[in-house]
Amino acid sequence: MLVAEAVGRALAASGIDVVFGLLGSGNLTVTNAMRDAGARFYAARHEGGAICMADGYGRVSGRVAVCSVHQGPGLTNTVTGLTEAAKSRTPVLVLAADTPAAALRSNFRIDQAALVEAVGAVAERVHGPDTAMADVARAVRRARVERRAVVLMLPLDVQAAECDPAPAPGGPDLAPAAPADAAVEAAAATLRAAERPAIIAGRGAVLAGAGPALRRLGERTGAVLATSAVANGLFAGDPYAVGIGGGFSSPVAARLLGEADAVIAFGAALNQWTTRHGTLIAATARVVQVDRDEEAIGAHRPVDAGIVGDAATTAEALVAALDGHASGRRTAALAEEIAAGAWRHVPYEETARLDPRTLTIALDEMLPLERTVVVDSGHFMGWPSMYLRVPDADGFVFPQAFQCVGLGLGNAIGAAIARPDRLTVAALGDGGALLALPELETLGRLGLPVLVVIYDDAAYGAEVHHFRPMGQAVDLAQFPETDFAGLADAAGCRGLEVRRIEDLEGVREWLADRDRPLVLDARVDPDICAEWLEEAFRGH
Ligand SMILES: Cc1ncc(C[n+]2csc(CCOP(=O)(O)OP(=O)(O)O)c2C)c(N)n1
Ligand SMILES: [Mg+2]
Repeated sequence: MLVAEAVGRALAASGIDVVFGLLGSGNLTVTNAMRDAGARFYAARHEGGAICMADGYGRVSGRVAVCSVHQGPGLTNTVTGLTEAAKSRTPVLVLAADTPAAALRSNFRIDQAALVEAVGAVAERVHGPDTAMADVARAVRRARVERRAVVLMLPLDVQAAECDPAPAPGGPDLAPAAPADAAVEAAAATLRAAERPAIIAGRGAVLAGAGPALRRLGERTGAVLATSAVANGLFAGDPYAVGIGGGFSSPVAARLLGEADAVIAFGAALNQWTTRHGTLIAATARVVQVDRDEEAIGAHRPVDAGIVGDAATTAEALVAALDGHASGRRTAALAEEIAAGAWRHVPYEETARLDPRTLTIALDEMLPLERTVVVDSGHFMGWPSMYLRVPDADGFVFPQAFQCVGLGLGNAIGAAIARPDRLTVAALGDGGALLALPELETLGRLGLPVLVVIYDDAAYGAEVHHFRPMGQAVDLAQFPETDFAGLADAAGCRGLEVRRIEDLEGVREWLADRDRPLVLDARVDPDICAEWLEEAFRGH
């Protein structure tokens, strides 16, 4: 069998049943082989969209997500989305055709391995017919077990050779890393002594499935629960959960976290975003950080103690170590204070134009709670993060590790394919929507029942709000109005312009049949500036 066919079959046999991509001569045979072996192929219109779809699919499904591209430009077009996936540790496998080693003068020739390694992805290669099956198994395993973005180079001459197609073994499952007893005991002592502890959970806690154990640890210690932005939803429904820690924290949440005398982080980097440049956590608080990676501990801010271990295993060990401990911190009054302090109850002054907060609150009430909220980057991004509830952490996709505008739409398409049982809501800015415009055609062609909400201020609002107060000209970051509803209709979606809250009646009608994607062009007041942004600008 040809190596190209054998590779496709082996990938499908390893359990991969969804492939995103854009076909060229270099990846057609391998992609066909995957399709013939039962995998579903979703064609993007730009490789930048395909990699984002794989990223979103991987984040929501927890499975290895595959993206298949042509050599040279097919791969260079993935690089921005690939960087996001690599930084976010999404288990993505890119199948990249490659020029033969001897094709020195091929137009397509670049150093593909150096390119992807430069952005933090892992370069793997099908080296030859004899190693092809082992090469595939290694690439899949590295993506799955190490949670890395892996690019598997498929040189054309090797693809065209004959090989034995017997798949290589995938390797054993690994048990989560258990923490050292002494480290658990020290952290338990800190929590026992604390009067107002706080637990901050990050994506590591989500991936470890630590939510239930952390809720139990919260009960035992009396801790308030918070998440980093990427882990939003992990503590949904818990009366002592204050939401996201950081710039998106409500005033009550910020106060409660600031009052904490002990903070224990699980799989959270404790970066500038989660800690408001360190100001959210009191200087006197004892900080304990739990992470499975040694290098994560203390990387962003000093900590008093570190525990190397899986978030769920460590949380369970702490619950056991604190057996018999009781705390009087969790009173009914505290729960009431947290509930009353949620963003949606924080008053704001409306202007005559469409207020993004009013818009988002109205959508939150109208849309089913079984939803996946996907947020692109920009000034608008706080509104969906603060005002749209999500049912759990899988219901929130926040591809911001590269702080890149334009990755949201592709991520939303991948998320919608991963969880067809949930309504996917893609929250984009007008700038991000236009960066991803080719994938509007993909959305329309696939007919996915996605709700796209474009917070349309006809500007790169983040730049306007950043520089206008400094007296700088911002006209280069402002645009004439874009007819997104017209673009949506032309791409096979349904477009709806929203200038007043009453226009959302069209969303209610759409919810009843969801026959195709709905794109809201929400013409929000461009002069409303989010408070969190001022704080965020200090990070530049
Ligand atoms: C690929 C990329 N280009 C440029 C930037 C700089 N940038 C950050 S926010 C932003 C504005 C995005 O505009 P839009 O999507 O309309 O969101 P808004 O800020 O207006 O809410 C830009 C250009 C970036 N982060 N990523
Ligand atoms: Mg904008």
